Amino acid sequence: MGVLIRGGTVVNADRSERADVYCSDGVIKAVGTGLDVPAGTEVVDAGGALVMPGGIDPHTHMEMPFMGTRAIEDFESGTASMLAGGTTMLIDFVIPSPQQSLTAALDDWSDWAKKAVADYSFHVAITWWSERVEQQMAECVDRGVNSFKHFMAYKGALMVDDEILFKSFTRCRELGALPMVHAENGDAVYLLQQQLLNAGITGPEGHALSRPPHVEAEAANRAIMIAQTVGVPLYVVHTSCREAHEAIARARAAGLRVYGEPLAQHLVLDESVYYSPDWEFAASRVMSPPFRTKDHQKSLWDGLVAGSLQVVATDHCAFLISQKKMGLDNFTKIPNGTGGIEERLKVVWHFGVNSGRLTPEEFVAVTSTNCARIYNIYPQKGRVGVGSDADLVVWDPKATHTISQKTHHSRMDVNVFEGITVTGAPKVTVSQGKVVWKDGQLDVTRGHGRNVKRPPFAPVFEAQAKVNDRTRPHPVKRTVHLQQTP
Ligand code: URQ
Ligand code: ZN
Ligand code: ZN
Repeated sequence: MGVLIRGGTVVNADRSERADVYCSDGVIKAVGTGLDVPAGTEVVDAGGALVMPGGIDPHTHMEMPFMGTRAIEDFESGTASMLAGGTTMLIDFVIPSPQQSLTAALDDWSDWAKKAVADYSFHVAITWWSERVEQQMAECVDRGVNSFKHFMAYKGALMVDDEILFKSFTRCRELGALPMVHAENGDAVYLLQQQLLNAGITGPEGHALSRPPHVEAEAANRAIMIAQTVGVPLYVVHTSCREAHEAIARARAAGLRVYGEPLAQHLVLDESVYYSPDWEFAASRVMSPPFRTKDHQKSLWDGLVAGSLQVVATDHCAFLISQKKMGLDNFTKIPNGTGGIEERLKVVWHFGVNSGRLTPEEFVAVTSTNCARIYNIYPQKGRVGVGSDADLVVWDPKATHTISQKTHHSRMDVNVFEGITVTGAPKVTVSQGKVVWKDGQLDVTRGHGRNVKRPPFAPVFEAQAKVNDRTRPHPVKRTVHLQQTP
């Protein structure tokens, strides 16, 4: 049975139009007015609301084993939460433990994700290096992975050095896969952590103090330099501060294909949380990079408007307070991560569109379409158009909602956006052509999610290859005049 979304205004990244949308068999079959639909079609009355492509969150960590524990949000609760917030697809990170084969780790995450109620895809992290890793990157690409993550932080755990970055980026260029970085100088963080602990600073404020903005910016610049040297695009995850944004903006102005990803959390929350007298409140906000001072938020918003930053994500990596208490006496032991997958669209709409920073079309671009384009799944995803997947959100720009842990669908016992009242919320979410969120109720099915394969060699790789050919140095031809022997 199909679904007809009637009476709405379709908003895509490029334009908006008054149109109805008819979906069947999980695909958008018609967009227009006066559509002729089969008897028995389910009708959703948009009532003047906006009909947008479902959000795509390219940065999540469901069930992630990390820092001696495991993220509490699993693929079922995480994908259900995202549908309640109008997001219809996530891209999660497969993180092989050092020396673990990439494909074995991909098998693990693929098994865990089988319980997902909506679509997902995977990045794979490069946490160690060998010829076997190089070979297995090709196997991951064959299995629909077109992006590889590199942690420049988390020394002694996930961190890789510049030589591995260089070799892995080179492999990414050969495979047509996008390299991604968590850009913080892990050595500087480690040494700052020791200094702070020795000075008796053990609370969550130590986390923020050990990861200042310039420690992030240095790594962003370094990763950009390596990508430029290798000749490959680069995606910088959770760009949190002005200095890292400026590094990306400089690179883009110099013609380099570098993408930046601010998080909903960094756009609206600030580092004062770490100085709260309430340890649980402060520790529940510990993530890397940390929330910054408010002045950095303007730079991130300006970047989304200017196009120097392209994608808003959440880095949803959820831990309970009881797990955060692993670091009660030592901030370096607090599991790093916060949530936001259900709140992302509401937060970006309220603080972005209602404030006039973003148009509705730009909102769609930064929460869905740009991500689909960068990860080479557009227009299957990220567009309300004939032939695209029937992943949609009917957005009521007038609806108000106060964010709270008491009403969210995450398994977390804290919501970092607690108490924020937003205007603009998802009225209906459609996933694979099925109404899954309506009237404040979820109607989801465990296992309904699909693993969305993402082909390598997105269009930028073809352009980049031409740049590399044009700029490749060639050996200088010389004639050596041998000295005539006297
Ligand atoms: O660094 C990440 O992206 C993962 C480990 C989630 N945690 C975090 O603090 N960002
Ligand atoms: Zn990270
Ligand atoms: Zn992350």
